[in-house]
Amino acid sequence: MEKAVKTTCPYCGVGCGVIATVAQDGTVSVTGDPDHPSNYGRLCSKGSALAETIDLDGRILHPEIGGRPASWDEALDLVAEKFTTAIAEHGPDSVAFYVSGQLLTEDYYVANKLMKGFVGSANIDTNSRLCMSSSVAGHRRAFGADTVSGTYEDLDLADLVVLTGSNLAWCHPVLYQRIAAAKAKRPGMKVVVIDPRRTMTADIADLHLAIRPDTDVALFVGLFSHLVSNGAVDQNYVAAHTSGFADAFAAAGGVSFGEVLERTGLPAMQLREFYRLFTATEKVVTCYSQGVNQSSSGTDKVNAILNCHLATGRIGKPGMGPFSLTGQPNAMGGREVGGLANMLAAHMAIESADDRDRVQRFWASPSIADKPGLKAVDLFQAMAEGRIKALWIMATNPVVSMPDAEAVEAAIQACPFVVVSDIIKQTDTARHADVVLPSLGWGEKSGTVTNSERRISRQRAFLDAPGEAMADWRQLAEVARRMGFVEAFAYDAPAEIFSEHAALSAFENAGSRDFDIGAHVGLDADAYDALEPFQWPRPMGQARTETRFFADGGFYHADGKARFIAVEPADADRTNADYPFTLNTGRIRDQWHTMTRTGKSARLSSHIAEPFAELHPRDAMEIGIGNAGLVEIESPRGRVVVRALITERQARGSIFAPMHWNDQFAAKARIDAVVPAIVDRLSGQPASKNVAVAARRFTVRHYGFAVSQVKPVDPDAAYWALAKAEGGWRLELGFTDPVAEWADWCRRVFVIPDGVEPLGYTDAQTGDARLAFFDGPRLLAACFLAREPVAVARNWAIAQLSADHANLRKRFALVAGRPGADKPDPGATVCACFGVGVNQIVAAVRGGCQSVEAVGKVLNAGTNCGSCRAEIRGVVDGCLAAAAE
Ligand SMILES: Nc1nc2c(c(=O)[nH]1)N[C@H]1C(S)=C(S)[C@@H](COP(=O)(O)OP(=O)(O)OC[C@H]3O[C@@H](n4cnc5c(=O)[nH]c(N)nc54)[C@H](O)[C@@H]3O)O[C@H]1N2
Ligand SMILES: Nc1nc2c(c(=O)[nH]1)N[C@H]1C(S)=C(S)[C@@H](COP(=O)(O)OP(=O)(O)OC[C@H]3O[C@@H](n4cnc5c(=O)[nH]c(N)nc54)[C@H](O)[C@@H]3O)O[C@H]1N2
Ligand code: SF4
Ligand SMILES: [Mo]
Repeated sequence: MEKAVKTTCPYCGVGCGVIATVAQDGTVSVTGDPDHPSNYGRLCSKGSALAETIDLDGRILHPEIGGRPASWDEALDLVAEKFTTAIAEHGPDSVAFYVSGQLLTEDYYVANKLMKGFVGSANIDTNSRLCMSSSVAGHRRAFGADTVSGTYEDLDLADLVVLTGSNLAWCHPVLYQRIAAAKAKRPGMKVVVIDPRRTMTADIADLHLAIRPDTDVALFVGLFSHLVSNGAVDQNYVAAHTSGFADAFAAAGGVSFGEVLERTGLPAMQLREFYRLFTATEKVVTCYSQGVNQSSSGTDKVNAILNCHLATGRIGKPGMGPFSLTGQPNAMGGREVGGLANMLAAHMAIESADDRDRVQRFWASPSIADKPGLKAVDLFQAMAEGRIKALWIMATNPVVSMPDAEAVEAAIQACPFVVVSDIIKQTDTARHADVVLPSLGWGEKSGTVTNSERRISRQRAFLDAPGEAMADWRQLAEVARRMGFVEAFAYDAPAEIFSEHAALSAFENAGSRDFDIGAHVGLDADAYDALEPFQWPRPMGQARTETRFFADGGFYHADGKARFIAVEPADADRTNADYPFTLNTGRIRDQWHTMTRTGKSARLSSHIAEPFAELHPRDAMEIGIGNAGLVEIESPRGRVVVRALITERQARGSIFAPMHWNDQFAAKARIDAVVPAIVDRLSGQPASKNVAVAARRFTVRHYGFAVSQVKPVDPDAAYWALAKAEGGWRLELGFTDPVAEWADWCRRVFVIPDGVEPLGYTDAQTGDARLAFFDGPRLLAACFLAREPVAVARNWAIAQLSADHANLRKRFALVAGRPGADKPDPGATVCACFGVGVNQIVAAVRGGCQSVEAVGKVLNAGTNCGSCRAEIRGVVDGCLAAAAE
């Protein structure tokens, strides 16, 4: 029988509800849940492709010790023993957990409880340090608690949406669509995008402010001054509910309009227009994400924004407020359980003796951490110095995602005992673990997550546990029991943990803390199973309450008031003669972080299949790089080699590179190897968006492109990038050393069976080579090599893996690298949902389509998740402009 289960997407913080349907034959399909209030049925390309990422390929299914299979008992005993011994010999601060905003709340709660209450150390930090910690620090400074005041509905109701440091179109696509739809309905609604790059998000912007990197504080401090001078201050609100206005204004007053222009590099007209819009519009929402948080001035950027909303009283009312967009599916849940090294639990403060006493009594724990633990960057530095004897990494891949990644890798290697809980066997981090524990993945695990608007939703299992995989919370509880904490970790199901978490949130709360979900204390397994998405707060005995905070004050500082913070712009330019470019790093539409899941989908990998760096055309020209050439990017910490993508979307002097690629998918593209560990002084969040680098042309003897049925084995080339493709794999190549015999190289890398002879040629003069291997009518592998970047149509070549090659002429066409007239090359994929390529869109425009909608009618492109609509518009506009010339 077919089974349909309502659950939540495991990717971004939008927290879309999905329905997973398991057909009788086991086939899974995933659609948007029309009833879920976060997305009302919509999904982006990643959510739509979920079913393609849940196969067991590459999964770790049994515990391993030192690379050999082990039983759960043996592995868990060993982990408990190593942690216990380290604590006994070196004290509680000699052990650490490094966890993740992708854990479920129940996993996270148990990890935090074990470390802070039972080990007695606060050495538990999370990848949220790299993600949300500046927002947390800014919220706590201003509000006295880490409170996101608004809701998604505010995005529908606002008359002005400011998106700063957010590439919403690619990173929170369903919210982007929501804003785009609101704007289409009410054309008076304005959108301002603040980003040094012209991203796809800027496509819906009335105003795009391409500020210089890290000059946000100047921009918002200038805005604060402007609001004051233009009578936009809500005097009643400021007097009744805030403190510190005078100091903040004094600090802001020192920054003139001219100074803002100079620092940000904006044209005066644009800056004036932004200030005018913000001043004149009551209903303003300011959304911010990593362009704000991931900065050495991240916390100040957050408070500079909050100051403007507090001064105007535009907070917590419909259509108004600051809005920190969370990245990971459970970034918020992690904050609720206190997963950061400087938090306690249930939004209580580790610095407060009362809070510590309260939590300890609630847990009936033998100890309680009495000081903040090591923040991620400090943690790995302490490890490098030998101060951490045992480490447990769960649901994160720090060898890829931490700044100074090579030093982090060395620190992990140097740590005497490292446990990694993951779902994938081969990751850049897991390869250095002493013990690898197989976790349950999405679809197999159950629990809750909290999205950006404080909405708690269930993730429900719809697949059986594969192999011996075990839920993360259960792994933790098993180890805790083996460490002697039997009663406190006697959980048998996630509902019990959730109920305890709810009880702690309500414990001696009485309105003193924002996070309170006491209404769910004592819920049983059935109630947990049926739990509908709800927003916190939801205190005991109360029906659904107001879902916004602070419209009438009620802040969480002791005096109930919010604080203005006096912030001042800091110098932002890190470049120098040796490292003259500013490297900015971030995300692309169709990959999720270190690609362990999205990298499995051919569809998602077809949008952008290689690591790249975006360069301004003039910069590219000056360093002698043409389009599709290779570029080497270097800082004092490390280097990468990636494809050059030349575009005017990029400002001069700046380079953008994605964070996703790693040693599993490319030769040398781990961008965090280049990023130094510079952090925000208050939050400890790394500055991943402003790195001084050198960029130069990377010269190769031969470029190559190949498609293969089997996963290529160790290409051993200076540049390679591997991606899943329909029917097999695709491989981009660059060789610096001569290869004696291309055919032999192909045989080894594509695992060609003995006796299969290549079809093709090698031109001794040019060094070009084209080789194809067939098994009957099936293409096993084809490889194209040239002195220049290989011009073969990629999607066409990939299609040959699934084509019938009984016909000899077809085989020769393949070797020639030319599509036949019967099968035109669709071009690079634009719409991942329907697999529509750029050439098809161009053809549709030539055929009379004049708009994105018209293209959608003909090709379906852009009609599902819509996250490619901006790109389609670019192609349409480009064609129409070319036709008009
Ligand atoms: N497709 C996809 N979506 C994701 C993720 C993913 O891996 N893939 N990850 C999720 C996670 S965990 C997160 S945290 C979010 C991140 O979501 P976003 O923060 O939207 O994504 P980023 O690409 O990291 O950075 C956003 C933008 O900040 C800009 N920026 C850089 N420097 C500055 C600056 O000084 N000032 C300003 N104003 N802007 C600047 C960058 O150019 C970039 O366009 O995405 C979530 N969604
Ligand atoms: N240069 C640069 N660096 C960055 C950023 C940037 O913008 N620029 N962004 C930062 C940000 S915001 C973030 S959030 C981080 C993200 O960086 P990471 O957290 O390191 O990236 P992920 O690939 O999401 O890692 C999740 C890991 O958990 C595994 N996993 C998946 N499901 C489960 C499960 O249920 N249980 C367990 N135990 N494991 C599971 C996955 O296979 C994967 O190995 O990167 C940060 N690093
Ligand atoms: S916007 Fe996309 S990635 Fe984010 S939760 Fe929704 S479907 Fe998942
Ligand atoms: Mo993140």
